Amino acid sequence: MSGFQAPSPFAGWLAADPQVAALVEAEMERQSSTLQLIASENFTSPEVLAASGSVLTNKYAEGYPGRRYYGGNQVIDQVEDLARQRAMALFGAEHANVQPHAGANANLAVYQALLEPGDTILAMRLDHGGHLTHGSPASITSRIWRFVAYGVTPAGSQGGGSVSDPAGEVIDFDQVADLAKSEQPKLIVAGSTAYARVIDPAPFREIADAVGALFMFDAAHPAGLIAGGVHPSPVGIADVVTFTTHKTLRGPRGGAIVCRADLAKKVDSAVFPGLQGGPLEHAIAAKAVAFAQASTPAFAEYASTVVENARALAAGMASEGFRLVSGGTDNHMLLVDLRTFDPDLTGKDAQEVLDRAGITCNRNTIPDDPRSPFVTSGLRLGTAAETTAGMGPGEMSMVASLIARTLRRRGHDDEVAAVRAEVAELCAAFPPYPSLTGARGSR
Ligand code: DSN
Repeated sequence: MSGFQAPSPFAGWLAADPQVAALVEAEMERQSSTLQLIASENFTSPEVLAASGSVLTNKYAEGYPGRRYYGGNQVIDQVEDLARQRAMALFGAEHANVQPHAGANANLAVYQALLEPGDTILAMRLDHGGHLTHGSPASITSRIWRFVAYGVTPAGSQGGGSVSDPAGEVIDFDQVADLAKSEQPKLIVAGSTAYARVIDPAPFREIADAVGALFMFDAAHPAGLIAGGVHPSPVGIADVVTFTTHKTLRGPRGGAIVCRADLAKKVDSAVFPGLQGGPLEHAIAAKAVAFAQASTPAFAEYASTVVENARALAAGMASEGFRLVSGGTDNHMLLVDLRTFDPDLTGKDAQEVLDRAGITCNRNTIPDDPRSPFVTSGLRLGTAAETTAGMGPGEMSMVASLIARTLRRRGHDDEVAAVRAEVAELCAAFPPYPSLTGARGSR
């Protein structure tokens, strides 16, 4: 049985376009009846959905509040100012730019604001957890700037002087310091898309200061954990912090930047007109809603449960025979090395069979992965979305055993179908949008 028990309001709003209405309803059903374990996804609130779908989408507003290139922006200026003020209050920042359409744009804008083409940037290796915009050869960033990459300590080593983690695979701060000294970067970037530990901004600041570099913290993944007070805030330590609003922060799809007041003009000019045209004011209104929601005690509790759930899922996976990169997690995600479970099982095959079992996740390289990024030896799992739906540590243990069962019996279609039915039953007890679908749920 699925958690989707009645058509959502979208069906009515889209009645004149049944084809699109059916697709929206089908996606609502997919999200409601299967497990959403992609670490960069979440279920945003009905209020955020409402702002995202509002008439604010109609308005052109190139420029910034009080300095627009088109008329009629009296209300839009208030929307954007509200979002900026709420972002500043949430993170204790001196300045906020809420216009980036995505995290990638936010990063590109910061590089453009602070650097000249050809300048050196020290950032995390993509295959150790970094992001495409941290200098992947496939990203335009690597054609404009010169990237040098740091990585994580070897598995089993002591963690680079940063944390006492005997499992290793934590940011190698000795390497960051050595590379900073030898390469003299103009900018040091912290942040990742596949790293399960706290990223402490303090050692990065020290290293940046020692070589006269600027410091950018890409908080795309932990932004909600920082807002909720369960991870240390880089604001006031890094010169600039970029983040996305749709991952742990649980807002609309989009990006944002907070920075020191003296960098505000450069950052703003880099976003518009440097990189983007008209801002998406409907998304900006939705960001404002999310920033307010993230400043509540309920959100702090949510952030703490996200981490508790990730630890429960990690413990469950470890007891099923999977190796966890870095030995565990401090955040909303875990990086699973499949090789101890089954050396022949690739990330690609695991992702595909889990999809058939109603368990949505993504394959991911693990540090020094012998397989290609398209195939991989790892899986990345995240708890932000299902925590929003109300699941707790008990459900996470069940999820770990459903994953292990599916992968162990992956050649047996009847077993995969049986898991899918159990997944649907579990999801029915935790509908992500009870107020929209009429399902009985926990929020
Ligand atoms: N695609 C995002 C993620 O999954 O982490 C990063 O951009």
